[in-house]
Amino acid sequence: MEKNENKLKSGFVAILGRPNVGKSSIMNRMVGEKVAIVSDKAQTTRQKALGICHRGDTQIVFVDTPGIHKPRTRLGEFMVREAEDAKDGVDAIMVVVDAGFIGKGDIEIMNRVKDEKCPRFLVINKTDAVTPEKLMPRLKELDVSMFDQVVSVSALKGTNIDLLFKLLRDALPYGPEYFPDDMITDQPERVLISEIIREKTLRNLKEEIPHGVGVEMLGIEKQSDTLTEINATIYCEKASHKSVIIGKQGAMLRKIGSEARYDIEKLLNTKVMLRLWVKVREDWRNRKEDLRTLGYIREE
Ligand SMILES: Nc1nc2c(ncn2[C@@H]2O[C@H](COP(=O)(O)OP(=O)(O)O)[C@@H](O)[C@H]2O)c(=O)[nH]1
Ligand SMILES: [Mg+2]
Repeated sequence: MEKNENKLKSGFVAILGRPNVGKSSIMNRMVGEKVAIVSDKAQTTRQKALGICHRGDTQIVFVDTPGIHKPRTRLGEFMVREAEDAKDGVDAIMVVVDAGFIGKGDIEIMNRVKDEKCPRFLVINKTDAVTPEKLMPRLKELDVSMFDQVVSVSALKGTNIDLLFKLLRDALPYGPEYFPDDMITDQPERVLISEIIREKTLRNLKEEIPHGVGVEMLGIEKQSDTLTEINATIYCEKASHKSVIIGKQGAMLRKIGSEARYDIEKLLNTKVMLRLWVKVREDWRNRKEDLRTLGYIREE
C-alpha cells in the first residue's frame, strides 16, 4: 500500500431517519454541493444515493436513504428496503431526528441500530427552529445509550456541521480512496436530471399529489457544446392531478420547467431546451412494470 493511502481516513456512513428530518440536507451540506434533492414533502428521497465528501485527509462516503415509514405501496416497500439495506457494511451510522418533533417513529429507528457494531451517531437537526428550553426536557427523556455521540446541528444554517464532520472523521478507519476526488455522487447524469424535475414538481405542488409523481427521462441529446435537448414525462396518478400539474393555460408546468431548466443548465454547463409532458398512470406505485420504467426496482 502506498504511504499516502495509509494516511487517508475514509469510510461509508449511512444516514437513517424518519421522512423529512433533513437527511438529504445534511448530506448536501457535508458534500458542499447539492447532490440530493430536498423538499418539505415527506418521502422526497426514494432511492439510496451516495454523496461523497472530500476534505483534506478524509473521504466520507454518505449513503442517503429514503425515510423509514410504514409503507402503503409497493414503491413504499422498495423505499424502506433501500433504507434498511443501507446500514449493512457501513463504517458508521447516523440517525437523524428533527429537534422539533422527536416521537415514536424516531425511537423505533433508534432501537433498530441498537445491535449494530459500528460507531453510531444521533444527529439532532433543525435546532435553528426550536428553543433549548423546549428541546432539553425531551432529550432528557430519551434513551440514547446506543449512541457513541449525540450532536445537534442545523443543516439549514450550517451550525455544527464542521463538528459533526470532525467526529465522523475521528470514528472512521484509515482506508483507501474509494472515489476519485472530483466525484461527489454515484448518481448518473440522467438520474440527477430526472430528480431535479421531480424536485421542482414537488416544491410547486401541495400534499397528496407529490407522492404520486414520477419522472421518466425520454432523451438527453447534446445538440452542440452549448445546447442540450431534454425530453421527459411527469407521471401522476389521477386526471385531476394532471390538470393541477399543467395549471391554467400551462402556467404551472411552465414554472416547473423553467425552475428545472435553471438547475439543469448549472449541472450540465450548457443551455438546455427542456420539454415536459404530463401523463396519468393510475396506481403506478403498485405496478411492477411502472416501477421498473421509473428505476424503482433493483435487479438482483
Ligand atoms: N428549519 C430547518 N429546516 C430544515 C433543516 N434541514 C432541513 N430542513 C428542511 O426540512 C425539509 C426536509 O428536508 P430533506 O433534506 O428533504 O429531509 P429528508 O426527507 O430527511 O431527506 C426541507 O424543507 C428542508 O429545507 C434545518 O436544519 N432547519
Ligand atoms: Mg431525503
